[in-house]
Amino acid sequence: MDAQVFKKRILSAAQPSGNLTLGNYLGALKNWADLQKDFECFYCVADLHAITLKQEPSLLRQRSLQTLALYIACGIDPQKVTFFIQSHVPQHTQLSWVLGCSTMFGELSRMTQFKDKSQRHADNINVGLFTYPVLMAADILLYQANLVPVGDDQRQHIELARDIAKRFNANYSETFTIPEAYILKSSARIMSLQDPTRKMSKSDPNPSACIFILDSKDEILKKCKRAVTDSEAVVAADPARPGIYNLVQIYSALTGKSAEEVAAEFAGRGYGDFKAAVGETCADALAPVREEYARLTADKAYLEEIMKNGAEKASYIAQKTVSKVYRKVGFYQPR
Ligand code: ATP
Ligand code: LTN
Repeated sequence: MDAQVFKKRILSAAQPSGNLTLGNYLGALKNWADLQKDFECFYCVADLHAITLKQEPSLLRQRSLQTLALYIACGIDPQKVTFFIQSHVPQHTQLSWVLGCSTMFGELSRMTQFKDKSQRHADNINVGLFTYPVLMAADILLYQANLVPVGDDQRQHIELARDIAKRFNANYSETFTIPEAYILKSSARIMSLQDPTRKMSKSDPNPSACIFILDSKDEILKKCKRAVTDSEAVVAADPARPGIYNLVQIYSALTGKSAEEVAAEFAGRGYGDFKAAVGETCADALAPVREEYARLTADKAYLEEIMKNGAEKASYIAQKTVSKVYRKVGFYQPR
C-alpha cells in the first residue's frame, strides 16, 4: 500500500509583497524544506493577500515568480510538494466568501496584524486588509490541512481559522479538518536590525532593517555590523536587551547551537567580533540559496511549468472542498 496516503497534510504561504528576508527564511522556508520528507505539502504564493497593501502591478508579477523560485532555491523539491500561485486557484476566493459569513466583525477587529497594518497604512485601510484572515482560513481549510508551519506572528490567524472551521462544522456537520499551527521556537520571530522591538518584515521601508535572502555577502556583513544593540558589550541571551538577543537568536537558529552556547562562545569578546560572526554565518547559509536562485530564474519556462502543474493539482483538491461546502450551505446544484 502507498505510504503517501497516511501522510499528514501541510499548507503554508508567503506573500510576494517584497523581497524575502532572513525572517521568512528562518521562520518559514527553511522549515518548509525540512517538512517535505514527512508530510504532504502545499506551498502557496499568496498574491491575493499581497494586494491588501498597495503593489506596483509589474513588480507584483515579477515577485510572484521570484518567490516561487526562492521556495525551490531554499531546498523545497517540486517533485515532492505542490507549489502554486494563490490567484491561479479560484476556489480560494469562492470559499472565502462563505467563510466570511461565518466570521464575526468583532473577531476580525481583534486581529493584531490588522491593527498594526492599518496604523502603518492609514491612507489605505481597505476591506481586504480587514478580511485578510478569512481568506487565509480558506487557504488552509480548502486543503483540509492538518498543520500550518508559520512564524509566531501568524499564530492568531491560525487560531481564527480553527474557530471558523469548528463553527462551520458545528452548524453544517463535519466538513473541515481542524488545523494546527506548527511554530518552531528557535526561529519563531526574527526582529528588525534597526528596531529590534518590531519583527523583521519584507515590507519595511528601511532596507537596513532586513537581511534579504538575496543580499550579497558584503551587504549582509554591513547590515549586521550596523545592527542596533546596546552599550553593555556582553553577548547574552537576555530578552530585556532586544538587539543583542535578536542577534543571538539568529546565530543560534543558523548554527543549531543553544543561546547559552552562543553566549559562552563569545564570552569576553566585544560586539564587533560577534556581529562579524553573525554576518559571516548568515552569508554562508544564504550563499547556496542565492546561487540556486540565479540558476532557476534563468529558466522561466521551467518555473511556469511548475506553477501550472501545481495549480491544476491544488485546484482539483480545492474543488472537492468547495463542492461539499456549497452543497452543505444550501446552494442549488442542478444534476
Ligand atoms: P509583510 O511584511 O509583507 O507583512 P512578512 O515579511 O511578514 O510580510 P509573509 O509573507 O507575510 O512575510 O510571511 C511568510 C512567512 O514568513 C510566514 O510564515 C511568517 O510567519 C514568516 N515570517 C515573516 N517574518 C518573520 C520573522 N521576522 N520571523 C520569523 N518568521 C517570519
Ligand atoms: N498571512 C500569512 C501568509 C499566508 C499564509 C496563508 C500562511 C497567507 N495564507 C495560509 C499560512 C497559511 C503571512 O502574512 N505570513
